[in-house]
Amino acid sequence: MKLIVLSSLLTGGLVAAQGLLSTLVGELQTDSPLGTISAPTLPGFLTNNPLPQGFPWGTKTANNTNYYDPPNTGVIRSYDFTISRATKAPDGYARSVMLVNGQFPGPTIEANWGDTIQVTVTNAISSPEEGTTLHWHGLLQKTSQWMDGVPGVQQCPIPPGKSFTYTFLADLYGTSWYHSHYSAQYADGVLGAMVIHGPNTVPYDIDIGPVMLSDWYHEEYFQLVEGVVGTNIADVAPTSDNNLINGHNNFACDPTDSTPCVSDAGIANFTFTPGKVHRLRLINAGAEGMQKFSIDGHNLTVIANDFVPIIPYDTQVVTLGIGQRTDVLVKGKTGNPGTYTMRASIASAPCSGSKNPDATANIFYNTKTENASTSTAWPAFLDSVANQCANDDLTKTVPWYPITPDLNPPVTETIEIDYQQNATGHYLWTMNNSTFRSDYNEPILLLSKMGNNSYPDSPEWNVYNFGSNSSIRIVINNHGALATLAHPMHLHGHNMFVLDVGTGTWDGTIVNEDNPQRRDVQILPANGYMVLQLTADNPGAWPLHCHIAWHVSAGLYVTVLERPADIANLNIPYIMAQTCRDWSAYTNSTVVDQIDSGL
Ligand SMILES: *[C@@H]1O[C@H](CO)[C@@H](O)[C@H](O)[C@H]1NC(C)=O
Ligand SMILES: *[C@@H]1O[C@H](CO)[C@@H](O)[C@H](O)[C@H]1NC(C)=O
Ligand SMILES: *[C@@H]1O[C@H](CO)[C@@H](O)[C@H](O)[C@H]1NC(C)=O
Ligand SMILES: *[C@@H]1O[C@H](CO)[C@@H](O)[C@H](O)[C@H]1NC(C)=O
Ligand SMILES: *[C@@H]1O[C@H](CO)[C@@H](O)[C@H](O)[C@H]1NC(C)=O
Ligand SMILES: *[C@@H]1O[C@H](CO)[C@@H](O)[C@H](O)[C@H]1NC(C)=O
Ligand SMILES: *[C@@H]1O[C@H](CO)[C@@H](O)[C@H](O)[C@H]1NC(C)=O
Ligand SMILES: *[C@@H]1O[C@H](CO)[C@@H](O)[C@H](O)[C@H]1NC(C)=O
Ligand SMILES: *[C@@H]1O[C@H](CO)[C@@H](O)[C@H](O)[C@H]1NC(C)=O
Ligand SMILES: *[C@@H]1O[C@H](CO)[C@@H](O)[C@H](O)[C@H]1NC(C)=O
Ligand SMILES: [Cu+2]
Repeated sequence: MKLIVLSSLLTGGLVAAQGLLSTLVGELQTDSPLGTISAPTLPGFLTNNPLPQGFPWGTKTANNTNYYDPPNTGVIRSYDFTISRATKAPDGYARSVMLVNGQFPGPTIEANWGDTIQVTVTNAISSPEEGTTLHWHGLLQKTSQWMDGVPGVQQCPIPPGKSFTYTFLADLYGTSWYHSHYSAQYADGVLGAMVIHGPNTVPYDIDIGPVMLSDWYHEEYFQLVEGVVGTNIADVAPTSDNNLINGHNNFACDPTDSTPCVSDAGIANFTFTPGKVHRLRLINAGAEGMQKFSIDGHNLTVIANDFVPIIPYDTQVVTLGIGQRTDVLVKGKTGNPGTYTMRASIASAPCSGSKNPDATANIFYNTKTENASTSTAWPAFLDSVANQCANDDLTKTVPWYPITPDLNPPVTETIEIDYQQNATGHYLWTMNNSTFRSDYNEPILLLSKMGNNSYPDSPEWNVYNFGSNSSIRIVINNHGALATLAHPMHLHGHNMFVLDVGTGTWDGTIVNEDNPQRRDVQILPANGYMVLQLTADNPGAWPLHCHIAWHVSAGLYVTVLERPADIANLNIPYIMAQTCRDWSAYTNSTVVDQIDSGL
């Protein structure tokens, strides 16, 4: 009932008394425990299924196991997700969102390494309808290459009113997230954290769980993306309205704006225990903004980047491009230390843009009688926000479990990023002079399975067929128009080796060539280059793209087609073809308004 009142407020522009407004917007708070003091801490691993003695993953340790060789526990972790529209006000400003089970952030997926995660997704998006898919960021999908969740690449979208069940192995362990890969839908809220418990490297006492950082817009993604791929240069780079920690932050309402809004929605809260070591799982789940994370008065020990544990190092600020995760350990102060401020700020222009870049949260040591925080930011944090638009140096981020790439790979491809207008004046990103546009009805993987790896009429599919090459090196250059922007480049299906990044042109240097950094997103710096390499151990159609939602919408994307001869032998379940028939039936009677690349 109150929702109806509110939407009539939104559409009718009625002015409500402030008291009524506060009540309404209070009820529009996000339904998620994350960021509240009742958020559960996480266990070392899940025990609520019958499992052998000891660890669920047996005798595998972070030291002795190449974790590309996952266990198989046989335990299934099932989730039912319904995606639908709602009106919510995470930061006090009411807007139309799209959520998983009504929560923002969505429910956290939790599993042990080697468990099977099974998620039944129901598309209840209506008024207007949209297709949808979910992507399980960073998982390799080596036994289920069709379950990666990218529409037009591995599957057809789930049509409105239909369900689809994703089933895949938790094949890596650590911290990640899931999100819609259908256009920029996740910027409206279709996302959540994913925690996979596995062997530890260094010990800690308390797992605080996900700390999701995300820029936030008061306009819907659809309108934003229309501007992004439009013909008016003023609209191609939306500026976020706010920055959130676990879906919370305050916002200073504009009294001249009639949208329901309260200025004291509340910041996120966390509780530390004096003297204990806490694990925080940082996730940049935003659309555009590069995040800088810090806790006043506390050092951070970095123990993993994306799904890759690293040799720990200490810092006072962590940088996360969109899609990146960093696990940090934080030692609690002793005694009765009072309240401290956690900070996430969006890196300053030209790196990113936000009207309200600074999110804060409380770190309480004593939840009952706490005084407000009076702590101040580390100078290193402020300096990094203002001046550093890149990940930490590759010399610092050394994988715990060493792997040496093929130093003479059989193929090296160079891809140039550029920004140009197409024949109708729309601003688009290109990779080697071709923008990307997917066809939801013809997923690359399913065509390949049928033996079709060439699309003469579809130059904008940007498929790079690497045949049976055993290792693939790709140099990406950011030397074109708008090279002042950095791009968080994400590769699906692999933890890529990051051989080098820098400004200018690559000179052949490989950083830590015996054991280079591996991860699944790396920030390609402004006016620079990035050199990645993958070992072709996972036949499939794998997206390689900028994870900034607006950039992939505008075509900054290619598909790495890996070992098509082996794709032909994959045992792809009939449900994939059935979903395409369902989508085809839907699109035969409904015109899908694909305003962007589709991803
Ligand atoms: C793993 O290796 C580290 C560093 O060499 C060592 O400190 C630790 O004790 C080892 N852990 C196990 C379980 O063997
Ligand atoms: C965090 O704690 C403050 C102070 O108690 C409170 O005002 C605020 O509503 C809390 N935030 C959340 C998200 O619970
Ligand atoms: C943080 O680390 C620095 C450098 O290792 C050290 O000098 C400082 O005492 C540490 N500060 C705190 C609060 O732990
Ligand atoms: C809170 O502030 C009061 C008044 O300044 C002080 O007496 C008390 O010790 C403070 N509590 C904590 C936990 O710091
Ligand atoms: C230019 O790009 C826009 C946005 O993707 C698209 O709608 C339009 O059809 C493209 N024009 C041409 C000539 O391809
Ligand atoms: C992309 O462009 C670069 C630089 O012009 C060239 O070396 C490379 O071969 C091109 N790649 C493809 C697949 O066309
Ligand atoms: C880039 O593509 C456009 C349109 O396809 C073409 O006209 C132009 O010649 C290409 N430029 C280069 C450098 O290949
Ligand atoms: C492969 O699929 C594309 C896209 O549907 C189509 O244009 C092309 O004709 C197909 N090629 C073959 C050999 O069937
Ligand atoms: C390796 O990749 C290159 C570039 O895509 C391709 O031309 C070549 O045929 C591939 N080699 C093999 C053995 O498949
Ligand atoms: C959709 O329309 C196409 C072309 O008319 C037709 O070939 C196809 O069978 C239809 N698909 C479904 C599922 O109705
Ligand atoms: Cu980008």
